[in-house]
Amino acid sequence: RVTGIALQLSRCALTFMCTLSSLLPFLPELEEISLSWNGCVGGTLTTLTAQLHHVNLLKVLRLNNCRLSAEDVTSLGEAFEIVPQLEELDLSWNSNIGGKLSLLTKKLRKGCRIKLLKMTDCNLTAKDGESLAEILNVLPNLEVLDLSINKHIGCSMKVIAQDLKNVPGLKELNLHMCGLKQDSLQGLDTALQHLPALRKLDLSCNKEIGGGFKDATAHLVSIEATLFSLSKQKLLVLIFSAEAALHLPELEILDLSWNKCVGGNLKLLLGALKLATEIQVLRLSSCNLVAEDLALLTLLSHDGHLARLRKLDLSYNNSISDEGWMVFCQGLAVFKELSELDVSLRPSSCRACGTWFSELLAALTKLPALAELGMQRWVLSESQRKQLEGFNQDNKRNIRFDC
Ligand SMILES: *[C@@H]1O[C@H](CO)[C@@H](O)[C@H](O)[C@H]1NC(C)=O
Ligand SMILES: CC(=O)N[C@H]1CO[C@H](CO)[C@@H](O)[C@@H]1O
Repeated sequence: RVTGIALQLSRCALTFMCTLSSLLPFLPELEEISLSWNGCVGGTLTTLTAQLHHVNLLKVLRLNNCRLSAEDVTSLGEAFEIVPQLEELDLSWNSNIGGKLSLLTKKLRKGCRIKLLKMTDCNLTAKDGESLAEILNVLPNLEVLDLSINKHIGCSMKVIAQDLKNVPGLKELNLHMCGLKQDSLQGLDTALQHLPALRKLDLSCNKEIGGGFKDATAHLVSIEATLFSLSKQKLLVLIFSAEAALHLPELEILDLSWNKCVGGNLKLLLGALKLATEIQVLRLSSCNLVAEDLALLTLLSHDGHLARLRKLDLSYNNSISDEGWMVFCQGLAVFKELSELDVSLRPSSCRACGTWFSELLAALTKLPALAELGMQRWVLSESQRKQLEGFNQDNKRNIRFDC
């Protein structure tokens, strides 16, 4: 019983595609075809799609980086009716799809069961974005939509956002590096209230949207995100400003790394961090944090918040003073469940480790779950190095020190 095929083709793609296609009549239970990373598939897909009616139980079709041509895309569109069970379609890294998505989408009919649609780095245009928006209403089961690394699609995000209400089961939306602008975000902001199932929203590397959410913070109240990565953006901390009566009870991972504006402003997140009782991973790498921000974290934990925190990433924050580290290390033992801590300095820098080092080691003895400590580019004195080397043995621990 064959249910899946994954092939790495040689250069004689056409011969292989013909052979593969001629096999399909004998594989009626086939559920998965994966031809990814075979550039030579491009231009020959029709040989395959012509035989797809033999495998109408097909659920997964992966065609990443296959140099699909316009003709291939058209034939794929026509195949949708033939494989009505299709749930997963991955077309990532086919830059020729850009500008031609309508060839695919215009064939989609109501009742399509697609749950996962990935089109990373397909050179999609604003027009493609509109084509996509038009078909969202025939994809009621959609759970994952990945449009990352399509820098020109941002212009159509407003239109896409309007139609996102047709996919209420959406769990993951990846808009990493999509050239989003402030105005496109406003539409998205409204859409979020129609997406109660959304768990993961990636808006990273969209430099121009800084602050774009600030007018509509209230709508974000309905998101229960487990991963909300908002890296490299300005002022998005405003999303979490307390006035918004924020409600993020299921938030497990909060990644605000590379948001310089967080530094000195962590207090704006206070309300969110208090409400996010499930938070387990907090990443604040390269945020220009200052002593006051660290003190706030310890204070929160001391008051019974952040009780489930397992990973805390404070790396690349050279801006924190020795006094700041001292206060942090003195209070560190309150993070009872912490298993990973990173206080590394940024690459190409180095700094002598202050007297807070002894406080750090003292805190480690009170953190039974701690397994990894990142301390890159801190320069230890001879005696500090000895203490560190002996720590595991002296305390019957097995912490991995990354120095
Ligand atoms: C992307 O599409 C534009 C036209 O919209 C075209 O000029 C460009 O060459 C394409 N890039 C790639 C990598 O195919
Ligand atoms: C990425 C990074 O290291 N950011 C800042 C950390 O702190 C130093 C010292 O204040 C700043 O110069 C960096 O820009």
